[in-house]
Amino acid sequence: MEEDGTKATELFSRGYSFTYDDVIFHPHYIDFPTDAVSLSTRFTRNIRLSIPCVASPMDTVSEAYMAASMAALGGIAIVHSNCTPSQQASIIRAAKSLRLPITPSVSFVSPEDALPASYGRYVFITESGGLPSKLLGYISSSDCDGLRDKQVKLIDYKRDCKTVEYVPWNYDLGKIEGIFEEKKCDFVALERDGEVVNVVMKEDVVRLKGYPKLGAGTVGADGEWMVGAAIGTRESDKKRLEHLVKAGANVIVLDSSQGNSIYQIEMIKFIKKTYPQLDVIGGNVVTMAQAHNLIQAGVDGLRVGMGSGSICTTQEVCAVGRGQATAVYKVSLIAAQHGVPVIADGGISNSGHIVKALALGASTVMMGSFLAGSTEAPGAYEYKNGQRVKEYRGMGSLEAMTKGSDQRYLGDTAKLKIAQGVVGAVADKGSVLKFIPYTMQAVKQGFQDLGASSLPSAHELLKSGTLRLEVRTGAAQAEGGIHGLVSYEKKSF
Ligand code: NAD
Ligand code: CPR
Repeated sequence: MEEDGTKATELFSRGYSFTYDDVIFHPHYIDFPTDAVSLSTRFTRNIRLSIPCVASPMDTVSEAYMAASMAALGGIAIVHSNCTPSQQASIIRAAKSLRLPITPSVSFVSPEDALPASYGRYVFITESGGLPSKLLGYISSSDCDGLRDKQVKLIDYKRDCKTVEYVPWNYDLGKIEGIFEEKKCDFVALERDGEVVNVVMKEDVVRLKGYPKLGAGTVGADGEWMVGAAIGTRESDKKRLEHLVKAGANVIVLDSSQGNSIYQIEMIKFIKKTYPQLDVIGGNVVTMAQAHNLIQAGVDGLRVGMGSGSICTTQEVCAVGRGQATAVYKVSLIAAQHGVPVIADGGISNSGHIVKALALGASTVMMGSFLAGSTEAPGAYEYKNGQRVKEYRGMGSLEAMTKGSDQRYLGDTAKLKIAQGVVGAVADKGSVLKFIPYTMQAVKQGFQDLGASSLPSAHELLKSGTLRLEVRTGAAQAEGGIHGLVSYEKKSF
């Protein structure tokens, strides 16, 4: 038979920088059902995940609720470092205490706070104004409505906590349902070491039960959720690391746009020497030479992507980067030779991009905008042009730098801040506990079409040249999207 399509090795050596949308895979041969596809994968040399999904270390993506939910789904989140080391450590502890990955539907304030602009069925007053903390009292939404226009301190109107049902933090769904049944209460407070770690309403339990059934979660040797943490490569990050290790961080990401630096290489060596059991992910890299240096320094995983993020202006500002499909393919080639898993970071906006990233050699995908705007993402929903949205911002946007990371951008002598990203908003997507399982089902369908029943099988098919690709022309890309309709509604599940 005549040759049809192009082998990856040929396609990616033509001197072009391809993005996911530029390329398309040819379907191959199906001899197994969709459900036989396994998406289980390696995140680092020593950490396995049951789904190939990682939440970005960004302050509008990965805090405690995202970390617990991603781990419960079988993925992982990397807690951002745009806060003090002790705040980052307490986010990690909080995530590990959320055995039931429920994002509370109630609101929390401190004793000093006034009534929030919007609130759930109850407003809880805690010592810190959040969780985990000591519970001081609570007010129902109807009581709150009566206090709306008054300048009052909620603490003066609180109901006391004698009526609250406290249950251990590690109670499962069945036991919590039993408490609701027995005590006829509206909510329970989950407690660990004298602090409340979550407040679960009866309807939260109903909501959780309505989501697709959770598979194998990502649990560490301590029996708690695995949680990753980002750090930088400054001297002060060594102290931060100490806090994070004490809090139980399971993996460290050296969070940089250009990882091939003396700073990162020295930090990798320091971590491997000081904490030999702790896996370290280096990056970001987009070339084989960059990857080679970090592999030699001892990384356990490589994060790939420069300028591909949805909020990113790096290629525009600094004239460096690479199309994400090319970057993932090229770095995966060298990483595979050394048994180092690749994380395809940024540029994921649909399940097809995930299929492409994984088939091109990545072992996981890291997502920011895809997970932002979800129930589990930090921040409150607001309305923009009639649409319910949450803020999503680059970690090198002026706003994020002003909050905490400016030290990294200012350098020691430079005084001028240059942003490499923007602040935006993304639409309310609902819970990751719902849309990630559906997304994974779509990825499995893509794998089935490729004739790959697992990630190693896809990597093997690519390497052997059995999997073929082509570049899509502009017209082919337009044809591959919805076109020619006067109107439509796009619903994926
Ligand atoms: P960074 O901390 O790696 O670099 C900031 C500056 O500090 C650089 O000039 C770097 O060379 C310098 N630096 C780092 N360690 C140093 C040391 N020990 N001594 C002296 N100087 C040192 O951070 P970044 O690359 O600006 O990225 C910041 C955040 O923005 C991260 O969250 C990153 O993921 C994100 N970002 C990502 C991309 C991307 O394309 N993936 C692009 C821009 C920003
Ligand atoms: P999306 O998933 O939104 O496309 O991209 C998320 C990725 O963008 C992050 O994991 C990170 O690597 C990158 N990123 C974060 N802040 C950034 C700024 Cl300010 N500039 C460029 N890239 C950024």
